[in-house]
Amino acid sequence: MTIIVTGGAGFIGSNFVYYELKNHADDKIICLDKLTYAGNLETLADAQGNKNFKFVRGDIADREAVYKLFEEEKPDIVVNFAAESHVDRSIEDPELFLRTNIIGTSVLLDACRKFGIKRFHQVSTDEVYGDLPLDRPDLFFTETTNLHTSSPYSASKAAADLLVQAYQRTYKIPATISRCSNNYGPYHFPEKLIPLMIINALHDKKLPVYGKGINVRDWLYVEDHCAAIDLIIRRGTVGEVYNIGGHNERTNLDVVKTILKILGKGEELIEFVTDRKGHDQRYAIDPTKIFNELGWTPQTKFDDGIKKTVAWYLDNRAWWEKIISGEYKNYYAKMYDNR
Ligand code: NAD
Ligand code: TDX
Repeated sequence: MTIIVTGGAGFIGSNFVYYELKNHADDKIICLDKLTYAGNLETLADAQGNKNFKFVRGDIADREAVYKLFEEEKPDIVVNFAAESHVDRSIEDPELFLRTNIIGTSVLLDACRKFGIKRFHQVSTDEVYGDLPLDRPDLFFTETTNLHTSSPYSASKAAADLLVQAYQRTYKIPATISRCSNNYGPYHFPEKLIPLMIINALHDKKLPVYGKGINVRDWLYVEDHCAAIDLIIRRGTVGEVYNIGGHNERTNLDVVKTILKILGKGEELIEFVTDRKGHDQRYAIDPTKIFNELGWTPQTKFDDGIKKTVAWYLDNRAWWEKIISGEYKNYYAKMYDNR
């Protein structure tokens, strides 16, 4: 089979490329990625020598380029990871999120219509459900929870989900959608909570916790997410949405303290800063459907996964040092200096 993985030079997409090459040696994997600030060819260095892997630089919103790729490669499956993915950036500048996340998805769907496809899989997020209150630990997101978004990022992802469902119903595109909770693990871009805190702590720099640090996220080790998507594209039912998460809820402050403990650093590094606008309080996934239908359960416990992740950042300094010494420096100064 030929699988196009869009956004495969980013965090989860690259982990998925490696997962597929390892677990399905007969499949051909084509990574389509624009290489925005979040895409990094060095992340894919270990895949480049594999005869079943090909990298194509391109924008999912570029209709001509996407159609050309479909015509040449005749993919059986498309897995769409490509997105602008950072909530804080979407609050600063929403427009690019609409172009990539909505228009880009619609171009891919049009290509599926035009050239045919066995499966289109949309990698969505639990953020499309909005948030849950902190004082109701009994509540979880299920696949039937209403879409109710808070940030331009989550609104763009929800719009893309609705387009996928519209194309599935109207044009019979064989599509599936997965909505996952927060991922962590290797190749996570340093702007996101866990890598940002690891890297700052290693430099004895302040750890900027938004608000009081009481917001809750439901953390999943990235390989478990990849395993779930792999099951969905091969055995999931067309037209269905699958929630992915492993009941690993932690407050942001807990996560930051855990990282400090693993690194042997003191809590005096923590600095409470101005809260994110519209900050979602709690995400929590009910994964019953994917467990019942596909037998998926997460394999990595948070306490093990976070240790593995910290070890990866210690062992792969060259990967992130290059990132934080470049354009990212300006981003950091803009977002955090005098916050
Ligand atoms: P990321 O920002 O690390 O990577 C995104 C990748 O997409 C980059 O390689 C970038 O170059 C590429 N890209 C951006 N715009 C593009 C365009 N127009 N055309 C082609 N490529 C483009 O993101 P991530 O954290 O790996 O997230 C991947 C997907 O998973 C996203 O769709 C995101 O919404 C979803 N998701 C992420 C999480 C999470 O915790 N990170 C959780 C649930 C869902
Ligand atoms: O410096 C920080 N300080 C801080 O307190 C940063 C970057 C974040 N935070 C808080 C905000 C959130 O409550 O940590 C939490 C996690 O923040 P992010 O890493 O930005 O992730 P989140 O906003 O939860 O969104 C993530 O999960 C869902 C991904 O970035 C999305 O792409 C995915 O859809």
